[in-house]
Amino acid sequence: MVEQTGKLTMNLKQPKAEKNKHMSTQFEKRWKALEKAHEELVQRKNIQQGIGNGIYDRYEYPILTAQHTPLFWRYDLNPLTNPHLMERFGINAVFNSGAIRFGGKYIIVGRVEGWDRKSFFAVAESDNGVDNFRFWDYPINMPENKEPDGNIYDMRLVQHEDGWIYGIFCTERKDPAAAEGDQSSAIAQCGIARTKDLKQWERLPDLKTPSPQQRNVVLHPEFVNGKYAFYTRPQDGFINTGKGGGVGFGVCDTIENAVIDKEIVIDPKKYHTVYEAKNGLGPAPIKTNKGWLHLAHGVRNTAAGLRYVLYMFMTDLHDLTMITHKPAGYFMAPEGEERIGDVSNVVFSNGWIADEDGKVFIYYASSDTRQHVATTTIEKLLDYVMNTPEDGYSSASSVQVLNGIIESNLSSGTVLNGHSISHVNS
Ligand code: M1P
Repeated sequence: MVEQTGKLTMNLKQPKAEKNKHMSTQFEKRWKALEKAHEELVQRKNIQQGIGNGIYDRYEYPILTAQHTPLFWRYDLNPLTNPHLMERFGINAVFNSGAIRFGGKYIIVGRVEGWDRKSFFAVAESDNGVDNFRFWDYPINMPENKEPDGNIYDMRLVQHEDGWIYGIFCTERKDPAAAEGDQSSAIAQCGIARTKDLKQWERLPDLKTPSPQQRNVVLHPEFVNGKYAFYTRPQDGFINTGKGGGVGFGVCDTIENAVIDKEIVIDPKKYHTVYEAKNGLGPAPIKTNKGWLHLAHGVRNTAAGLRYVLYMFMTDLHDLTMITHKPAGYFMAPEGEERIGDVSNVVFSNGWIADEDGKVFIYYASSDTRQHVATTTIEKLLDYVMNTPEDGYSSASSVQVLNGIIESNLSSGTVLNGHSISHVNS
């Protein structure tokens, strides 16, 4: 019997025949070892890392990995049909999760990817947002439209002021125009579903926009002049954005048949920046008294392939298309083990939670493999976004900014609270 908490309390079916006795003992031994390892992993306390950068704090352990998925998903637990207790439904990764505060819990809707490369969504919950995340018993059964999805991923969870919780995600289908032998070309579009309880989902028609493909689409949580507003990421191809790219913006009259006629790019990709190849919005923006805080990912090309980092910007409270502040460079880049995974050198985020007391939980994934959390506050994020220098788009301007900081530190006194600043006079 499986409890709603995801903990397993079951009586393993015993093979009756005497000859199966040995096998049964082996099975039970293996089961106990698996169960112990799993519980230790799920119940492990997370620890805030070091002194951090003052902007946010990382944590020692990922909050969700393939190993966190319930054993009763991965194993057939009947010794008669699975005498070696082998994994029957392997999970490859858990990453790129949407997040929301719901029913007093920190809720993650993870992108769970099986050994078969297909992604699906599954809910996990925690009491404190940084550890003890436990998956609900069943993954989300996402209803399909007339044109079935090949793969679905990267859900943004949005509590809209219309009262629904929306799941905005990428739906990918094989490109019907792909040349013979081309088994990679695909078409990405924005899938829309809504729910009140995160269990029953109503699927709505995919978003229609002027762009041939869409990924990283986000619903704005409030109506804009009575309309639904979306942040988009127009793209010509499946991987390359071509003439597209950048964070776009558009509105539609209804969500039941969402059509954006006019899409404008509010944050374009730009030469020699961390978002020179492409960029896309992460989670829905957080409203503050200074403006809307945005978290996005930026991609640039390197000799080692694409590098994904996170960056931030702020838009005007009333004109959502006007960027008022944008720090130079990245907010977060992959570090340590985060650098390595199925798609290395990637950090990606499509979920964050702002608590009423101002604490912010940033759910970011590394290298398309595992899910992490970083914590900060609205106050710190505003300070970061409003007071970090903007990009001057050249080496000379960067040096100028740095010189300004050095000069002001050294001239305003080599003494800070009674301590000398060590520096070489030259
Ligand atoms: O593999 C890195 C990321 O690639 C895609 O993001 P984008 O559309 O911006 O290139 C997505 O598939 C994302 O899931 C993935 O993490």
